[in-house]
Amino acid sequence: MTFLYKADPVRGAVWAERFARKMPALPFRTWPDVGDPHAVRYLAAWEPPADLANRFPNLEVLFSTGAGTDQFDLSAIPATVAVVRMVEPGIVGGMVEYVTLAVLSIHRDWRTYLDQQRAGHWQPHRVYPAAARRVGVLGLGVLGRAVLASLRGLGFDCAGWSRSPQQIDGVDCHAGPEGLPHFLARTDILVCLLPLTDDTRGILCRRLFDRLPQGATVINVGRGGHLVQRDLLQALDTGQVGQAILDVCEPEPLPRGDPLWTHPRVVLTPHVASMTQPETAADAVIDNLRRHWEGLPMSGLVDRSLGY
Ligand code: NDP
Ligand code: OXD
Repeated sequence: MTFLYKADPVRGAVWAERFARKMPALPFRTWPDVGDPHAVRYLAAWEPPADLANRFPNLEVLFSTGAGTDQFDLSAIPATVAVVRMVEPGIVGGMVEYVTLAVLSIHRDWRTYLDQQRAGHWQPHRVYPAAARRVGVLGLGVLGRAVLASLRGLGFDCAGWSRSPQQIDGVDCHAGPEGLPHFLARTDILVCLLPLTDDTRGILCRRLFDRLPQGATVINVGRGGHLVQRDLLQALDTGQVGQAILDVCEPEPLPRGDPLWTHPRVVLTPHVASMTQPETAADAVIDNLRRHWEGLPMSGLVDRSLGY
């Protein structure tokens, strides 16, 4: 029985050390040192090999090394293999920092002051309390909830939207397509923290932008596939969307010459909102393996019928 790791080898060395210390009975191998393919029961990967089913016929669990699993072709993974996304405190901490920074930068007019500085212009603007800003988070999963806890702590007026109805203290929760219009109408700063699925691809489109209050900000930290880029550019041109902060795009890297690179009201970061931390990720997978062996549900188990 082998655990195979196929991702960044430098981080893999940290995983190997953690496994050797905390789960010494389970042989840990790093790609391409696969050993006997029949012995591979557990695979941690961002991009699994294409011929997964034939290559590792006894595979039981495929762990994503990231929170998303949209990079997997679920139809090519045998139904007997459990697919598990990464739930670990390092990813959560990074996302909370990034979204809090992004929301605060909008709330406190950071771009305006940078522009004014370059123009040598000393001009204070009114400072509003956080409670005057209505933030809405699409996706109330592990990351959406953590982000909302941080924003609520700062006093923002918070709402959230999910597929199934959720309840979160101090957050105005909405669910399903019927809950979306009301959620959007009360959202000045929109944060996308949805998984990319057939249902959510292209959700950040003209129809959605038109339902936001004029001049709203869009922060996309989900996936580039959530955004219809030409609709965003149009909404920025008309002023329907005031600013956008984009950590993800499609494709990545964003091609040279793409208008988003130079748009004055777009802030672009290269998919760095959050990163899996190898120490805590290895510990989370070790915990999950123990749960699996005890017959308990693993944290982050993907429901294939929903795609997340
Ligand atoms: P979770 O699976 O924990 O949460 C997903 C949330 O989205 C749930 O609340 C779910 O609703 C909701 N949702 C899914 N489909 C729909 C739908 N059709 N309509 C409405 N709501 C829907 O995911 P995480 O919070 O762990 O991660 C979210 C995403 O963040 C990842 O999939 C990844 O794409 C992205 N990410 C980006 C990173 C970056 O660096 N930019 C880093 C890490 C993650 P319900 O509660 O009803 O199930
Ligand atoms: C992830 C990511 O899904 O980094 O973890 O985007």
